[in-house]
Amino acid sequence: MKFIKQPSDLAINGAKPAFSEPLHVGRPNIGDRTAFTQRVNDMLDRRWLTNNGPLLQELERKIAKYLGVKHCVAMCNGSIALEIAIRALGLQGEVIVPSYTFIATAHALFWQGITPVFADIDPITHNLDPAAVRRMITPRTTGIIGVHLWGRAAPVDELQSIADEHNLKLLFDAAHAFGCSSKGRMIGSLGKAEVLSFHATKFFNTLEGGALVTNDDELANAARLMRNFGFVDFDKVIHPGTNGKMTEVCAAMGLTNFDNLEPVVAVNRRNYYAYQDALSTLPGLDILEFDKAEQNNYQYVVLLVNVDCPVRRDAIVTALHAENILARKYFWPGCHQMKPYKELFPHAGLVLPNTIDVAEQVIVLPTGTALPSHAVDVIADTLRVLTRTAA
Ligand code: T4K
Repeated sequence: MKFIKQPSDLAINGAKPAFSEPLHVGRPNIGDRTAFTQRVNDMLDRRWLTNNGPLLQELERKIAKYLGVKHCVAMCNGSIALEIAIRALGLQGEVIVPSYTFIATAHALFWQGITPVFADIDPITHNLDPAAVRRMITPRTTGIIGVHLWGRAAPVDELQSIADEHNLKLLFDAAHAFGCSSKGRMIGSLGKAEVLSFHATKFFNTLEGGALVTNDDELANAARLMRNFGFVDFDKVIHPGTNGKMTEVCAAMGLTNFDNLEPVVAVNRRNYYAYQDALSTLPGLDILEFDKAEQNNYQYVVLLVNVDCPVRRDAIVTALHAENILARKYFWPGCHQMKPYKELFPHAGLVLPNTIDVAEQVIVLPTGTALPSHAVDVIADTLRVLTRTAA
């Protein structure tokens, strides 16, 4: 273990990096390998590799039960699940979304000829600000997509009231929020539907994968049809559709990781509090809080670099990267600054002051079961030396 006690110990000043291998944000958590390979071998024996196989059905049942929701329609990834949800809900015209989210939220709309209209966030919660949502409603608005950013619930009740008042459909992008709750209720059955991501980098992964979860029978049926080209039988298509199916290998990984959910959350929680303890005295640095009364997956450790910090956010990221700590500036610079949205709305920033501010403050730190045991201390030491030197 390398000790970082003074400026000359930092890799930006010519010292050896603290880690010989990169520490990634999003290193996958992997459950019991024997159980996984057993499931894959059984799958090979069955010669049933995809198309609503038994592993997929078992995974869907388990997830629906865990979330207390009627339907789980698993898909090949969260982006396709979002696209299918958007189509199944009949969204068109304009849909209000945060700009402060992963680009997939906006792309899922734009890819289908729908205009994502960016509303500002609350600077404390990082989630949509209901007042800002109201300001962005036009006669062309058909829906709102709330994102439960970092796994913390969006303002569900307020968004529902706006949706009801203006006859809009409310969908939640719950890509970060599997295993999280909102006012004591598991995220998964809010709004008309919610969409989960089980990408390799999520605390629970199916290699690639995602799901639409809902209590709405009609919507779930439509989504099931859409993910399999609209087929109901051999030679019979009754719905427009695409290929959104989750393979059996992915479902095998999902079932294996589902059995390992609690230990992974326990490691994430331990890392989260270790970061909080280690960084609490550093000037201008705060770890984003989670409500202890809610269930959280702690998959994102979000470091906020505020105005009192003597070092700028980007300089910190550069120094961390030099140590092979590949911290991320999620979700900088905001979707509105990314092509094609920048071209579509060149002045969007004028109504997104909080988005711009928050996107300049955030650093996401590595966590998960692959994080070496001493990593939090080394990262904290790096930040301590950086802030002390600059003060
Ligand atoms: N909505 C929201 C709010 C989302 O955050 C996301 C995805 C979606 C929708 C769409 O869901 P999916 O269609 O992805 O299911 C990553 C993930 O790829 C993405 O799933 C996630 N959000 C986003 C927040 O993070 P990138 O481009 O920043 O990182 P990526 O995938 O290159 O992975 C990060 C690092 O993790 C890599 O540099 C190396 C490491 N890694 C990655 C993989 C895949 C590994 O060590 N092993 C691996 O297998 O997007």
